[in-house]
Formats: sequence, structure tokens, C-alpha cells
Amino acid sequence: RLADLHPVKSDSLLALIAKANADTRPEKIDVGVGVYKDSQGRTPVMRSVKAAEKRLWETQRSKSYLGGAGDARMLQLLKPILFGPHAGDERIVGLQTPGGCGALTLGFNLVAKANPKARVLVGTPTWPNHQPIIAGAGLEIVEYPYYDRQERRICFAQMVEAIGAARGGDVVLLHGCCHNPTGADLDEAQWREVVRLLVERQLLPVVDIAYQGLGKGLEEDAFGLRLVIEACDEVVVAQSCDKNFGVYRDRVGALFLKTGTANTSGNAIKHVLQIAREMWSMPPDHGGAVVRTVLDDPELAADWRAEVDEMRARILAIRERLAAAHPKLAFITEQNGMFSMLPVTPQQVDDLRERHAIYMADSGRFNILGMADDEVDRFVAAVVEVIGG
Ligand code: PLP
Ligand code: TYF
Repeated sequence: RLADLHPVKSDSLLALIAKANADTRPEKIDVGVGVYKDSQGRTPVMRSVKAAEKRLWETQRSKSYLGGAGDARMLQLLKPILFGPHAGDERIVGLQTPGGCGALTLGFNLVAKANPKARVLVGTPTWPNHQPIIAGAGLEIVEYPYYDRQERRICFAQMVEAIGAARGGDVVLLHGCCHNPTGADLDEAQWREVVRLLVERQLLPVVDIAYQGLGKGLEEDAFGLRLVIEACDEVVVAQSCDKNFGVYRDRVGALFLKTGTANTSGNAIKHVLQIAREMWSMPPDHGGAVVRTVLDDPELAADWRAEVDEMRARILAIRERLAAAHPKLAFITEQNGMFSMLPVTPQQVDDLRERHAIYMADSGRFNILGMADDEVDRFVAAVVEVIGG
């Protein structure tokens, strides 16, 4: 019976949103979930997005069905941003998805269809939705340590060892940039080594890229992805526009595949469309239409790029302030993107919550953009107090 279903462990990050929302203390700082806040603590609709929405409202004549692949022009416009010089490669094909989550779900279900015995190598810690999505597709997960919290560095030797021990056809999940939750990205030499191993051992990379532009820049953040695309015969890319266009609730993303030939890629995408038909049939249109409208207009696209640069500048400024505040926080400037993990215990996270009304994940992960300008000093002081002067 439905009543006999076992209890579910909720997504820890989504549970944290609810907890923070329920706290009525006016001084509350919510650095839990990964959503951009501006200098005044607001999550505004981006200028370019607002302008595109106005234009859409004025020009859209129909909301009739668009089809399973979504907005083809949006996909075409995303390709150069993601793949740079490889954008014209006909072996790379894509479809629009409900967010990066939709892309990951389709990607792993496709892998399971092609090779149900594939194991998926996942570095830990990772975004807490990765394992459920992979397990939901019926694939086995092999975890390896990605990040050493004590030393505050990537466990690269262990990563190489894990990939070196994988079987041909196994899958390696890689964060394209701005690693969630640690902020610790592979450097260029490490990407080269990983890609060399992927090719040598005939492994399938799944690159999850949800924060392009929020690390070092739109181009720079695609470095690893482009290396993978260039070297590997088969690649799965799960992309999200939700952060870099600030359209979180509109759920905009894309899945791209590369296989050996344009023909085999076309066939693989037909399987993906079939899987999507069983789930949501067609992606929602609005967010994708907005992204397309922004990118299709040189002025709006330039303004969007400027807005992404503004978000990134804010991340860098707050990283600098934290790093300068305490020697134990100096490492924060070496990381990328929205997140860092503080060297705090779960008890200290509790303490921050109870005494300072500061909400972060139990792991010590916090959203660097979660605070307004006038909250940064208090955040820094509370963290320094809790980790010990
Ligand atoms: N991948 C990572 C690493 C993320 O942090 C997120 C966050 O939301 C996603 C994928 C999914 O993004 P979306 O909100 O577009 O589903
Ligand atoms: O990690 C984060 O905070 C964002 C938001 O199931 C998010 O990626 C968190 C959990 C989830 C979907 C999105």
C-alpha cells in the first residue's frame, strides 16, 4: 500500500531553506542554498532577462507545443558559450531540459540504457542530488575522496587512482567548474591528466556545468569541458542556465551528447527524447525562450555578459574579505564559484545557526553570495569567533 512506503530522507539543502525561512530573527543571514544575492541581499531578475521577457510578451504569438527537444535556437546559441571552437562539431547534439537536474537525469538514464552495468565514479563530497539521480537511473556508484577538508586541497592522487582502476565503459562524473560544495576546481594540468586517463581507459565523462561564468569567466570556466570534448570520443554534458541567467525557478538547462559520428549522436538523442517523453514529454518553454532572446540579440547578450561579470566580481570581493579576516580562511581566495567549505564542525554550524542566525549546510558549505554587503562584516566576525581567534 502507499501507506507502507518507507520514510524519505529529504534533500539536506532544500530542508535547510525551510529551516532558514522559519527563523524570524531580523539579523538572519541565509548562506545555505546556492542563489545569488546582490549587495542589498536581494535576488533580482537580471536586467537582460527582464528585457527579454518584455520582448517575449510583446512578440510571442502562440504557446502551442514546441516539441521534445525544446528551443532549437537556444541550443544553437548555447553551443559556442560551452564548446568554443568545437561549437560547429556535428557530432555534438543537444536538447533542452528542465534545469541541470533534468539534463543529469536524462544523461544517466541514457547511460543506463546503453550500458546498465556501467559504474559511475563520484568524487566526494559532491552536490547531494548527484547520488540520488544516478541511483534513480539504476546505476552503481563508486565513490572516491575528491577533497581533503583538513588539508583544504583536492585529493588528486586518490582521484587518479580511482579513475585508473575503472573498467572500460564506466562513467566519471566531473564538475565542469565551480565545484559544488567545495569550490575546489582541477587546475589545467590536473584536467589534462584526467582527460588522458579517460581516453586511455575508455571511460565516459559526464560533465556537469551549472555555474559557467561564476568562477574565472565564461571562457575560462569551460576549459575542462572543452578539453574533454576535444579528446574523448563520447561525452555527456549536463548544463544549467539557472544560475548564470538567474532563472532558477524557470528551470532552464540542456543536455548535450557527443558520440563518434553525427549519425550515432542523432540516434542517441532519439533515445534521450524517448526517455524524456516518459518523464515530462517536452520541456517548459518560457525560460529557454528568455535565454534564446537574450543570446540572440547582441545588445542583450553583451549586457548579460556584463551582469555575469558583476556577479563574479561580487564573489571575488567577498572571498577577499573572508580570506583577509583570519589565517584559517586564507584558502578561500584559491577557490571558485558560489561555494566554499569552512573548516567548521557540525557543532560549530549549529552554533552559528543558534547564536548568530547564520544558516549554512552542515558540511560547512556556504554560499558566498548569500549575504548583503552590510552583512559581510558580521558574517566574518561570527565565523572567526566560532573557529577561534
Ligand atoms: N549541478 C550542480 C553541481 C548544481 O549545483 C545544480 C544546482 O542547482 C545543478 C546541477 C542543477 O541545476 P538546476 O537548478 O538547473 O536543476
Ligand atoms: O546546491 C545548491 O544550493 C543549488 C540549489 O535539489 C539546489 O544547487 C539544491 C538542491 C536541489 C536543487 C537545487
